[in-house]
Amino acid sequence: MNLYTGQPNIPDIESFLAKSREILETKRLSNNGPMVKELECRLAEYLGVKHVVTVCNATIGLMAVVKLLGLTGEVILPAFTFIASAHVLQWEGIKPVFCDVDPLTHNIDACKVEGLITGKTTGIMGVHIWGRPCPHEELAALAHKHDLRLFYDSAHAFGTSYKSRPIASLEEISVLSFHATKSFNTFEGGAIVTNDDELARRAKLICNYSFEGEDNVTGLGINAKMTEIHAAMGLCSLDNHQQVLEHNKNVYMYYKQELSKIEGISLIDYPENEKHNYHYVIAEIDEGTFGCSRDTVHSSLKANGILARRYFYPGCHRSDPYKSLYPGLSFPNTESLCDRVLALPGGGGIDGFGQIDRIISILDGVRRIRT
Ligand code: T4K
Repeated sequence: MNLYTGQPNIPDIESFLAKSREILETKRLSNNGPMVKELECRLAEYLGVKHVVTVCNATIGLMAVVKLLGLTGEVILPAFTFIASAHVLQWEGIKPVFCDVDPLTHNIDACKVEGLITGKTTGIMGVHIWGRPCPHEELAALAHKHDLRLFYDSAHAFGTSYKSRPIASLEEISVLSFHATKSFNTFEGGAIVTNDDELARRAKLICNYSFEGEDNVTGLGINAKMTEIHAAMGLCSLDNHQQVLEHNKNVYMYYKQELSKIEGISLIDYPENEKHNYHYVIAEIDEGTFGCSRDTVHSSLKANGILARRYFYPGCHRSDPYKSLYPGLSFPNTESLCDRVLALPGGGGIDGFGQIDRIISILDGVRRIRT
C-alpha cells in the first residue's frame, strides 16, 4: 500500500454529508453564508483570537493582507519556505528580499534581517515553518525600530502556541492555510486572523471586492471568499481536530523513538511546554553519519511506494522566477536544509505503527546497503 506525506485527515463522513445536504436544500452556497459565519466564530474561540476571516486559500489571504497593510517596495522573508510565500509578494509587485534561516529552528534568522533593510523596505513576513514559532520578539523589535509592518505566514501553525500565547494571535495579522494537506483542512481554504477590530473589518471587506452593502464599492477588493461547502468541511474537521492532534502526536513520538536508534537521522523537536499540531514529521539526514544522501533515501522510499517530500527544495532563491530575477543569491543554512530535510508521511497518511516500521526498515536498509 502506498503512503504519502500530506494525505488529508478526513472527518466524520456522515456529518459532512448531512451538512452538504443542508447546503443544497437551502440553496445557500456562498457569500458569507451561515456555515462560514459559524466556522469563523468557532475558529476564533478555538484559536484564541478575536477575529477570523475565512478565505479560499492562504495564498490569496496573504495577498489580501499585503494590500491591507499597504506594503510596497521590498519585503523581507525567509528563503526556506514554500514558494507561495514569495509568489504572494512578487505577484503584488513587491520585491521579495530573502533572508537565511537558523539551522536549528528552520525559521528566519532575526540577526540577519537588519542588514537587509533598505529605504524601500516596508515589511517583514515571518513564516512559522512546521508550525514552530518565528523569533517573534526580535522581529517585532526590528519592525518597531525601522517602522515596518510585521505579519505572519502561519500556514503551518494551526492550533500551535508561543510562550503559551496562541501563535495565530502574534503581531497584528496572520494567515493560516486549511489546504487538504494541512492538519486542519477545508479541502482548500485558509483564514486571516487578527485581534485588531479595524483590520478585521477591512479584511472582510477586501475579501469581498470591497463591497459595503448592496452596491457601494469602497475601494480595491478581490474575491477571496470561502464557500459553504468548504466551511462545512471545516466544521466537521474542527469536531474531529482533537483526535487528529492525538493521532499526530502518537505518530510523531513513535517515529522519534524508533529513529533515535539510527545514527545520522534525527527528527525536529516540538518543545513539550508549547501546543503543537505535530503535523509535520521532519527528518534531517546527515549524509556523512547516516551513510547515504537524503536524495538516495527519498528515491528508495519512492521506489517502495512511499512518497516522502523534499520540502522546500531547492529553496525560493534557487527557483524561478527568483533565480532569474535576482541571480547570485546564496544562503548556506537554507541550502544545507534543502539538502538534508525529508518530510515523512505523518498524520492522515499513517493508520498504524506498522506502517512507520515499514518506512524505517526501508530507511535503515538503504543505509546498510551503502555502508
Ligand atoms: N505558506 C506556506 C509556508 C505554505 O506551506 C503554504 C502551502 C502556503 C503558504 C499557501 O497555502 P495555500 O494557498 O495552499 O492554502 C502542498 C500544498 O498544496 C500547500 O498548501 C502546502 N503549503 C505545501 C507545503 O504543500 P504538495 O505539493 O505537497 O501537495 P501534493 O499534491 O504533492 O500532495 C501531497 C500528497 O498528499 C500527494 O502525494 C497525494 C496526497 N494527497 C494530496 C491531496 C491534495 C491526497 O491524498 N489527497 C489530496 O487531496 O503541496
